[in-house]
Amino acid sequence: MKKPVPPLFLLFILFITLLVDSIVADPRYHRVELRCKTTLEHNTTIFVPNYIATMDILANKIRTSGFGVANVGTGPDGVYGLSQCYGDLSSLDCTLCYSQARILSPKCYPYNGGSTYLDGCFLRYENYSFFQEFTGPGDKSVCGNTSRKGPEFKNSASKAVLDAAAAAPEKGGYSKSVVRVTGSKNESVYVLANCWRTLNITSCRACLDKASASMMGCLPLSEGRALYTGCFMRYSDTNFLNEEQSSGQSTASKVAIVAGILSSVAALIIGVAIGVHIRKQRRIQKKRRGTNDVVKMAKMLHDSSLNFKYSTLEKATGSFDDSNKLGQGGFGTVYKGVLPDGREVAVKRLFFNNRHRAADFYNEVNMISTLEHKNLVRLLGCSCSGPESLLVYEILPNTSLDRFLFDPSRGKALNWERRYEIIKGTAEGLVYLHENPNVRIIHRDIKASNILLDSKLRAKIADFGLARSFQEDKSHISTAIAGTLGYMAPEYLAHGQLTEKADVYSFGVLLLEIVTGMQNNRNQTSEYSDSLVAAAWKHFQLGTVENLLDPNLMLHSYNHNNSIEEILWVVHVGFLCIQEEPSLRPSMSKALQMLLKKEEPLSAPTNPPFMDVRTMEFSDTCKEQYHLLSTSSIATVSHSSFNPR
Ligand SMILES: *[C@@H]1O[C@H](CO)[C@@H](O)[C@H](O)[C@H]1NC(C)=O
Ligand SMILES: *[C@@H]1O[C@H](CO)[C@@H](O)[C@H](O)[C@H]1NC(C)=O
Ligand SMILES: *[C@@H]1O[C@H](CO)[C@@H](O)[C@H](O)[C@H]1NC(C)=O
Ligand SMILES: *[C@@H]1O[C@H](CO)[C@@H](O)[C@H](O)[C@H]1NC(C)=O
Ligand SMILES: *[C@@H]1O[C@H](CO)[C@@H](O)[C@H](O)[C@H]1NC(C)=O
Ligand SMILES: *[C@@H]1O[C@H](CO)[C@@H](O)[C@H](O)[C@H]1NC(C)=O
Ligand SMILES: *[C@@H]1O[C@H](CO)[C@@H](O)[C@H](O)[C@H]1NC(C)=O
Ligand SMILES: CC(=O)N[C@H]1CO[C@H](CO)[C@@H](O)[C@@H]1O
Repeated sequence: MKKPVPPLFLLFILFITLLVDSIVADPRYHRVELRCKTTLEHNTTIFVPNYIATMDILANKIRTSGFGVANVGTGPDGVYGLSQCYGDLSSLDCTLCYSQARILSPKCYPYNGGSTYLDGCFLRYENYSFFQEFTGPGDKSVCGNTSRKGPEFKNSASKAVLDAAAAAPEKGGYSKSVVRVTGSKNESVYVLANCWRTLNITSCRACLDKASASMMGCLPLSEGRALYTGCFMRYSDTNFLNEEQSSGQSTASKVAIVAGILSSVAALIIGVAIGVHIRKQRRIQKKRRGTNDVVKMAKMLHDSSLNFKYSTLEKATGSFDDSNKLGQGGFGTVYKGVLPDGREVAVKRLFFNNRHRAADFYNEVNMISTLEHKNLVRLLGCSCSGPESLLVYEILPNTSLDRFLFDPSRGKALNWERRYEIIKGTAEGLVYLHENPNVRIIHRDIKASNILLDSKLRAKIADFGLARSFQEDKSHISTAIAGTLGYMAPEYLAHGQLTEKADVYSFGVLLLEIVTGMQNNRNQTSEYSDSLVAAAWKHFQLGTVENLLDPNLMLHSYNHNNSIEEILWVVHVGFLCIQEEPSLRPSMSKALQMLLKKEEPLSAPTNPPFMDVRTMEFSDTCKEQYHLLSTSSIATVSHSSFNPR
């Protein structure tokens, strides 16, 4: 087999990039509107689990059929949900759109109902069965902030809107129409109309009639949307409609096939084939954006050893086979993969595709991959331009700390000496992230499941830097870092105020967990005052912390007193890190120093957040923060953890 010479190889990558970009449809998960009810949920303890369960059922149904209704629970805190993707979305795009809706929807909490309108899908939940409703008080149109058009556009657009609205009820609720603007060579109007599948033809028609009439009020603006109780409509002068037959899966295999064929053909023929394809693809591409970006990116990818081909990673993981799944993290699902050279890696398939800003994403990956420290998981590279964004990490044989810590039998593998090493290692890793001269990184999601263990059970911090790269997209952030309930610093939760001290707080919680083998707020539905932090604080003040220690620490009699002393010291440092007031918490390097130098006396910690010191009860202002805590627990897509197979 002949290896293509460098310029051809560059073209080859460019070709693949263009091909992938133009086949994969626009997932259209831009938020249009979030509409929340104004009545509060009744009882958090009942409502939250019902809500989460409903969203999970919808997720499964959406994946298989692009539509779903669900109901969990009865009475005032029962939850009814409906979600639907519009007719032109592929199943992959639909899943992405639903994920996005699911992240936005909890922002309505603690109100007991909300509708999320995105450009590609819809999600609504209520405490009653609303499935037959097709009009409601919030119904309205939203006009695009775009250019004004002439009378010809207005006429053609009206026709297209009426056509689509008339056709949809008979066609299963979905239709699109494209009408050429009269007197124009190249301009058209694109319209989509979609009713929820729970409506019968009469209701669907009634909804679309109202929606189309209202949306035409936007004319002659170039863009308008109708957000109705039972339907969604949109018109635009740009083509936002997807080709219905395309899907992520077929794209992936197309790329694989193309790659396979091309690499086995002689270099000259490749050159010709590429030339032809590029010209063709470029014409398609130019409409959407300049080719500059693509060329730049192709060059970067070509130059870099960080780049993995999508097809390589797809093959390495057996097409992301479930049997290779290691776990689910805040940012995506993790698979075990074996590269062609035999190297084992962990491949993280991100929930969100960064295709639209692949160059930026690549730069982030490049930056993160320069961070090297014995207590950080190595990022080996990415597939930044394929149909999905993938990250490649070193794989760690002993999974994550939580799998040991909170398991009574596996916990025995971690005696106190090992745990102390893990604590020190984690602290060193955090110091490196916080004080790195080139780029300062706040992890934001320090928790036991993000501390991975190598073959000698040494700590390696996972998932750092990612939150930073998602920063541009605020909505993604809320998924990704909506860290786990119980680990998040109060000032970050309540006000989004983010400094290194947020990591210090999480580290403090982690110390308590490591020492007790108990999970803070394990029971997400229980009151905050039942938390490990509260219990440990009570014991700390009474001088009875020993009662809480994990039996798996296996304290040996010969050094029992020394170990106990060391453990109490660590707990003390933990409480200094958990203090409510961020400025009182030590920096990570100070905390590390405290852990190492056990002779210098420690100051007395002030109380952890949310607790009235005298009564150990919630104070009133804290109720509000508790609601925020609960919200973040809903927003968490799942616990980040590596499951053993
Ligand atoms: C909420 O429901 C739980 C479980 O039924 C119950 O124990 C608790 O008292 C209720 N809380 C309120 C405030 O009604
Ligand atoms: C839904 O919640 C509202 C407000 O809390 C309540 O008035 C209503 O009775 C609830 N609906 C059902 C079906 O329980
Ligand atoms: C359609 O559904 C609406 C609302 O449930 C109902 O009132 C109406 O009778 C139904 N029409 C037909 C023809 O089934
Ligand atoms: C449209 O957007 C621009 C910039 O975002 C803003 O300045 C302008 O006021 C907007 N116009 C309307 C009609 O909303
Ligand atoms: C349509 O053609 C006109 C002139 O022929 C050009 O100015 C305009 O940019 C074109 N519009 C689109 C959407 O291609
Ligand atoms: C969570 O708390 C509820 C009520 O306090 C209890 O019924 C449930 O078993 C707990 N779940 C776990 C996992 O501890
Ligand atoms: C450990 O401390 C206890 C109480 O301070 C003391 O009675 C005991 O002798 C000590 N044990 C060892 C092995 O030093
Ligand atoms: C406790 C535990 O599972 N230890 C394992 C860590 O990984 C090494 C290398 O794979 C194994 O040999 C240990 O048994």
